[in-house]
Amino acid sequence: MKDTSVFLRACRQEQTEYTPVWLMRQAGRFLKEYRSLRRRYSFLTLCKTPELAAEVTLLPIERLKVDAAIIFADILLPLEPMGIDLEFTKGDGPVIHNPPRSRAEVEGLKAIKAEEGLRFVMEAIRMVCRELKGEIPLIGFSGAPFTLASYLIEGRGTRDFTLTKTLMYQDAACWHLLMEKLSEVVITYLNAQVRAGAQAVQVFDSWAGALSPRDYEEFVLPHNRRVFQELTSDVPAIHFATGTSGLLELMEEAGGDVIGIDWRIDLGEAWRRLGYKVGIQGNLDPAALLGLPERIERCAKEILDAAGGRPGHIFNLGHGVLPQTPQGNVIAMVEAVHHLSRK
Ligand code: 1CP
Repeated sequence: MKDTSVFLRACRQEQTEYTPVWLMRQAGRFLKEYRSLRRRYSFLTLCKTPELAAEVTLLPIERLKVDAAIIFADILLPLEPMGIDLEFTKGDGPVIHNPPRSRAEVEGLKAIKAEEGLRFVMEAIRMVCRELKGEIPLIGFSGAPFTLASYLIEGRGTRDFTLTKTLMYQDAACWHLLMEKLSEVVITYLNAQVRAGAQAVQVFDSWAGALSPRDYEEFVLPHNRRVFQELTSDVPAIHFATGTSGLLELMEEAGGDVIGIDWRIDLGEAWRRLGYKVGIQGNLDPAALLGLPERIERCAKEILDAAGGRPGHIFNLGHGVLPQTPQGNVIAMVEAVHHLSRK
């Protein structure tokens, strides 16, 4: 497998001819072909049928000319083999019908064998890698323990994390037990994806920004550190969260070769605070892609200027692409990043 792609070199903070770019949720609802597949199949069917998951993974590579693929799956899939009853309801996103909230229920969560319970993801990865022939790298991914715990406990997405924080503050021992179990799942799952062919991994701690730095340090950081330590080490790891201005240094301490940030912080300032010890990924506001192409190009330039041409910048959105985004605007953004950053 070639290891010379622009994306992988940027992950390792090596010089590249131009800044690589991909988009979180690049294989999703803003693509016409995805929406038409979704009229025929449920979201879980798409995820669990390797041929379909591989087809969706490859759509943005052909259409958008991005520099990396990300396997089509969802952060919540590994919860099913742990014994969780998961459903994706129309419009409302994921729902968990048996959220574990007591010590006994947390103790009852099962460890996973990724090659069994999540064989369909590994099969999709192998199929995508055969298609990409090492020319475009494939990113595997997992939710981070905290973000997974929040869905598990709340039973759905949340704004205020009240049930999650109630468990954290009332029964710290039970919280840490849950985080240990989830960390083991994340490690097993990611390392299996690397064995199947993923050439980089991203850990989505999307909601870590809901925590104070003190709480992050006590309730999350030790678990994230263990996850990054136990990952297959020769594959770059991206550590992503949103709302990270209070957490940047702690995230870096937890691990990852690249830190992913959202648009609520200036990329130049974030990277400076990280001492340029790691790469940086981001950070266009996904809503910027709803604007006019000239404005998109200007915003892309501002972010490239903030990165200052240093090796180790991976251009991305600050969070997932919005379903309303016109495909032409994404193509304009990818072209602008490639053209403006070319050395
Ligand atoms: O077709 C549909 O209706 C399903 C929409 C959808 C899609 C396309 C969901 C439901 N998940 C996905 C795919 C997905 N999810 C990918 C695919 C690869 C890619 O192209 O990037 C990835 C990486 C994810 C990761 C994911 N799922 C995260 C982390 C990233 C983030 O957005 O913060 C989270 C939080 C989820 C949970 C989830 N799955 C789906 C939804 C709508 C949600 C969010 C629910 C909420 O609002 O809390």
